[in-house]
Amino acid sequence: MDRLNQRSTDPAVQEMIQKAEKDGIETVWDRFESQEPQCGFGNLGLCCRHCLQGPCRINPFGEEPKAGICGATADTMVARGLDRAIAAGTAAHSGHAKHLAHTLKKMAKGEVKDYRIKDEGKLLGVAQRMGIETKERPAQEIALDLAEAALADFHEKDTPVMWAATTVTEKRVQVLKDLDLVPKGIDHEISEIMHRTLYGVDADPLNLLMGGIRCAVADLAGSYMGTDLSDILFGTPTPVVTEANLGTIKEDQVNIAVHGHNPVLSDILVTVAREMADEAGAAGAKGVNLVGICCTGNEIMMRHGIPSCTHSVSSEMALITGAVDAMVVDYQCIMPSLATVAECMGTTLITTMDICKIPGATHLEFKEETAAENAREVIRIGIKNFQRRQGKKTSIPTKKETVAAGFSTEAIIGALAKLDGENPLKPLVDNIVSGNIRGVCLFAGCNNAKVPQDHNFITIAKRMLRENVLVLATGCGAGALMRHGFMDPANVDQLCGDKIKGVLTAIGEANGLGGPLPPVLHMGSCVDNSRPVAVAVAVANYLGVDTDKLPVVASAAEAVSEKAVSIGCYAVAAGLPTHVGVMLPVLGSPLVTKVLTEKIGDLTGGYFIVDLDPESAAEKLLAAIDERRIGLGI
Ligand code: MSK
Repeated sequence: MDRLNQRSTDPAVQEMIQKAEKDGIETVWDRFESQEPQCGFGNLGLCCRHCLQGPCRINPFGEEPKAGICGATADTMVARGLDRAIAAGTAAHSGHAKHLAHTLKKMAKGEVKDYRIKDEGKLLGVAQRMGIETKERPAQEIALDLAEAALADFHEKDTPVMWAATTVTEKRVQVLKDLDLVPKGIDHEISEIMHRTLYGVDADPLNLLMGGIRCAVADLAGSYMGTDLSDILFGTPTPVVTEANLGTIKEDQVNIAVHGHNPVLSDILVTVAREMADEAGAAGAKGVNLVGICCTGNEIMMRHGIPSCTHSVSSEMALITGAVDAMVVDYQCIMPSLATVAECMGTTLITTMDICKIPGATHLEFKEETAAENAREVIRIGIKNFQRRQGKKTSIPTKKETVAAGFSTEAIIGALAKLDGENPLKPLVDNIVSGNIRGVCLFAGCNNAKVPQDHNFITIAKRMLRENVLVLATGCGAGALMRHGFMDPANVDQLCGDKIKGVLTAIGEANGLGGPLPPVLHMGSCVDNSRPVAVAVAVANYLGVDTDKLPVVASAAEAVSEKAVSIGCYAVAAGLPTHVGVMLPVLGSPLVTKVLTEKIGDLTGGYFIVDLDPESAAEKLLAAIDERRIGLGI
């Protein structure tokens, strides 16, 4: 594989990599190469900096040093490191959800004017699930109770975390209870991980791992809460057709790239950008072109059909086009290098959150109380930069793909209801039983500079689709697949096996689409991994089994973030075989590795498959699907 293909398989990204090289702009891949060879101790999880006597490291070949200065063994060190990654991932997803809960609360109390309840049906449904009285009560009052219930889930209380206990099957609740894996409070679990991984506290690798898995269940709760509250405030996604890749950036418009995660900022920008078309016109632009990056891009794509220009590891490439007039970010997955690239390209990186400031960026504090006003300021910066850009050469790749997105749980159930209004899950289950749907595979997680961008995702997804597996995607996994045409219904013939093609066509036609659903169903952002969980739980309940019996698997084929680690762990806690396509820093402990890839299966039914080769990973995922089918007797 040549150097360019080694970096990315996306032709638009490749074009920008070449431009960056020509212009002498350093990118993520240059920095990755300058880090090589990477630290072998770190790769294996065999280094520890949890106290000031360290750093300590352990020789993976069984020679000295065999323990840290305090006596922590490789097993302890690896389990502690993994726990801290899970806690960080949980803190991020649930911090995002907490932010939304505060927004909902302010909205319900009438303290913010730019937010409202967009999906009252969802509000009622979620409130009822939380045991909140809904009859004959104004929506604002219910919303206030719900926001308070959400905030209560963060601290330790007498009841378990409600967004965990009410969102999985009853059988799973029992499994989690029996294993002491029911979280008591989301923040409580994060804080307990920090305590038990402190110098001189928990040294038992198994005890540490179980604590980590409990924290990961809290991550599921935080993510689920994030999805629920976003849908209430911004609307539950319905199918929408749009586009993806760098070709969505427009030479003659004010291009504002929105990057990060929380729709609290990006959703307001969608409304304000439309309102400011005239102001952009007065500056000589044909309009304001909002384009998404990463998960906040997914949020506004799912709800408003806003195109995504790129994802994750290639975020710098959007700036290298020279046509992005402002990049506005909230938090998570924002490389600090973006500020440098923005400066090189004469544009502005705008940070908006007090917990995410970047040297070299312009900070414009975003407050819910002044949301629309803040959004207007952002767009005005873009308009000014657009004027400065005139006469300068831009390099926008032409590549873009059609994307059919918006497949929330509700949208999928709604589409199935067109086949059986009384019992929408029946057609889905019947097709699984008949083998028209061999199983379900969810792709989630990021792009990693260690993997040629998108290569693992597209290799495994191609195989799954040929083998009649129903493919779902979220996060930058969805991003990878959309940029390669996997969400264009026109590509069903080319990508799908006959049986799954028949299913996608039958659903598409019953819904008046005049053709099939896309090969891969886009279910949203990282927090929206809750959506496939909701579908799996509904199917499990329909069949009267637990989620660990379903022919459902997950793959974070190019994982980066600690959020991907916590998501993987809650998928395992929910009973799913879960593939990770990059090295997890656990291989330095044969014990921890064995627990995560085998033994945990005896407890939760789920387990990790760590395989860096996408072809053999696909084989293993298919084998796991088939094993589940045999277990169900189908
Ligand atoms: S944005 S966590 S790079 S999926 Fe959710 Fe993408 Fe991974 Fe961030």
